[in-house]
Amino acid sequence: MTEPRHDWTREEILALYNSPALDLVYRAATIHRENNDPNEVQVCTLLSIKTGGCPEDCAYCPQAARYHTDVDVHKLMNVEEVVRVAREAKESGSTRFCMGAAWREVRNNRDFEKVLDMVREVKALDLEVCATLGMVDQAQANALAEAGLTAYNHNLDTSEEHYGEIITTRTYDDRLKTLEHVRQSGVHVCSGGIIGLGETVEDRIGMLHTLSNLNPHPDSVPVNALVPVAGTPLEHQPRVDSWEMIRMIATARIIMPKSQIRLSAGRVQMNTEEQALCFLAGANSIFAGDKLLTTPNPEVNADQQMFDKLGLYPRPAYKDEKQPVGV
Ligand code: SAM
Ligand code: DTB
Ligand code: SF4
Repeated sequence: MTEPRHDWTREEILALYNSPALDLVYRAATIHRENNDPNEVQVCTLLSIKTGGCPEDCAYCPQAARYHTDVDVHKLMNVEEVVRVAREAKESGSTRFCMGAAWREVRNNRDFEKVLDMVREVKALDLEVCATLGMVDQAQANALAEAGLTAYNHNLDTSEEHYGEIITTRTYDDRLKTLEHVRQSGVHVCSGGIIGLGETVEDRIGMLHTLSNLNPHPDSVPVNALVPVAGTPLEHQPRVDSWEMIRMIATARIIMPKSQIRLSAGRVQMNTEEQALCFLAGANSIFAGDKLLTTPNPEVNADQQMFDKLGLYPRPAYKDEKQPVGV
């Protein structure tokens, strides 16, 4: 088993991505088996704890206030409501609960205190707890760590070169700074991106290059296919072909062998065979439940049938932690 590398070049990554599909999947599957249990898949549930009305201009996002989409805008939920949904997620088989807020950044106010309470209470259910709240500074990341947060999601979304076409209200460097604050706090870093934004293959490689040159690699890497939403600038983008997802996942698996690679947004468009190829190529995490943040996702029953058919089993919560939860 070779140790993860942090010096992958763009040329090497491009050559992998463009190799014959079956060679690429075979190689990724081999590396996956050397580093992970290939039949174990992490099951995460997402909840939008604060929806819509966001000041940012992310071209893909239904929650940006400046686009006219039909999301139901909602202020920050109550702690009790969130805990109820988390308990249901646990009962339906999820081991990680991820809370998303349509914020540009975390502010040091009552809402942040409420989120810290949510983290503490969800953790007390023995679920892994993740949050995606926009940019955080070092003190905020430390406060989240102290409350018991397992992971923080903050995506690069695309390459540095393409970034300006997608978001103008903050910079690539801002994103990398947030990731560094999270890493310093000891909270696991979850960072990946979206394909189908109108980017080139070189942009995809650029994003994978930045992720794989982080040291350590992000603990988890979500690979999202754009969910085109009416009212957003990207509403007419063509659907991402499954082989593009498979190539992204396989390439990510080879260059970040120990990370959780998450087959994220876009599963509603994929059948069991297409998703099975993603798992073969190294995906080992999904979002479960019939809603992502605001858009549809496969039903829990459909995923249960897929797990049964493929003989997959869920990854236990806190598998790699040395101390049992609560000790
Ligand atoms: N506001 C915070 C932020 O931007 O970091 C957290 C929530 S934001 C919705 C989390 C991520 O969801 C984005 O970075 C993006 O990668 C993904 N996302 C949002 N809308 C999407 C869409 N229509 N299709 C696919 N992924 C999407
Ligand atoms: C990620 O990479 N994908 C998730 C999660 N991180 C927060 C979000 C996908 C959102 C898809 C659009 C929506 O449902 O609003
Ligand atoms: Fe706001 Fe996040 Fe959507 Fe961008 S992706 S508009 S920051 S909610």
